[in-house]
Amino acid sequence: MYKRSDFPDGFLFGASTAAYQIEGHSFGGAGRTHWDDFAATPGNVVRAEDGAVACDHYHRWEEDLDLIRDGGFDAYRFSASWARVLPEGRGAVNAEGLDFYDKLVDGMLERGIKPMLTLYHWELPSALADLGGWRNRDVASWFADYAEVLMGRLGDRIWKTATINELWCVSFLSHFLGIHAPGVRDIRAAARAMHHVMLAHGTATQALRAMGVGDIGAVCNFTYAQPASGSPEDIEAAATFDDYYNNFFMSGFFHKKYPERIVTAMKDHLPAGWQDDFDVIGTPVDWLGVNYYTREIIKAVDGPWPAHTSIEGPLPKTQMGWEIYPEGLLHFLRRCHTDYSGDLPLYVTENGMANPDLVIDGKVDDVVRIDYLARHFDAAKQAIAEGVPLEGYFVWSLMDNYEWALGYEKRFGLIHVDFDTLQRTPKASYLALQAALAS
Ligand code: IFM
Repeated sequence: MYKRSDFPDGFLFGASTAAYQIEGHSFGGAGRTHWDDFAATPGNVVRAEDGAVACDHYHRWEEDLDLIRDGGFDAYRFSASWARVLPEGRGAVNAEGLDFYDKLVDGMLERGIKPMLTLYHWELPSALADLGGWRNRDVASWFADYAEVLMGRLGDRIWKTATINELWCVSFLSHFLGIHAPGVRDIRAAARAMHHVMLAHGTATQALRAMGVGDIGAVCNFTYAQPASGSPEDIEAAATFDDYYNNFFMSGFFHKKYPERIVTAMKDHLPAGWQDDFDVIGTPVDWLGVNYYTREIIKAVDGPWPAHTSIEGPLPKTQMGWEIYPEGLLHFLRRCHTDYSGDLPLYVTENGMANPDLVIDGKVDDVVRIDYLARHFDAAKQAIAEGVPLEGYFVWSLMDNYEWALGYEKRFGLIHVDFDTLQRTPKASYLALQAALAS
């Protein structure tokens, strides 16, 4: 079993959540978001579930912060909802929304928990989606303006700030694959969203720096690309996946260019003048967050770009159907350090698994999650032993929550949530971490 003393002194442990997934977006004067619209459209989300109530964290935040403190976590990675702060995305501020985040941050500090804030974790205000959302270049300045409003209130107490969670999901998953809001399947929309999300990250980073906010990071998700065979076609298909999924964003931030394969495939769709934006996109950050869950087995197929499909792999899988592959975490920690972020501090900002957890006699016996975390912690320890400057690890997620297009069925939490009564029940994995962090 893992223990805190297996990691270097000062190594931090935390848990992660996101606003729309836990807060209850119908409360407190929050504006409509594109996730409310997406979920209200038949066929997009399992059972058409949305984040209207979610975990009711908006009213139960004190109990949730107590659970973070009692678990022995050093830090809490949470996000703010743009539409809770600015219901129309721009203009009038929802004072109640800012007050909510203000007291939430104070609540963390009172409990000795370091607040790590994500500015955007996917709930774009509907009013901005009406204007083209991530397809509109103006989203970069809208986002920077929102960041200034929020950090004008919280900036003096936030430990670390991340701009945008998982830029691949915001752009490619949502505008090419159509799996997340706004559910678009269009290569031109995807290319524009991919570039604008990078520009928004850099524009907000510069705006926050100008107002004196420090310790700003980027957070990306990584999936290991395993060729289905040794054929040149499958190897090339996996390299394409690796480039549009993993390297596009890292290369933009740290090398001020996009991978050649992606430029070749998307050059007709990228917005005019994209080559001139890299000084903004590549604005130096202070740390890098790595979100890692799984690998995909990539097989070439005939057809339009990217001309591949994912096939089922042989390894044990989580409730999401994702193979458990801790070697991929070690791979990306090494790669970020050597190819991209150099000596910048790295954090695992998300890692965890969904499991069909049940409460039986008041307990949730999720041994499979304990084992999953132990194997990924081993990968993190190996990276540290090799000299990767990994400084902390955040488990996704603190509690079961709204898993986007998959609704409330996929349980990622260390804490079980009964979505009828909203009762919280710490799982065995929470208790194991609590014991490890106290050791
Ligand atoms: O629930 C999501 C989270 O919002 C972003 N990263 C992946 C998690 C699991 O799918």
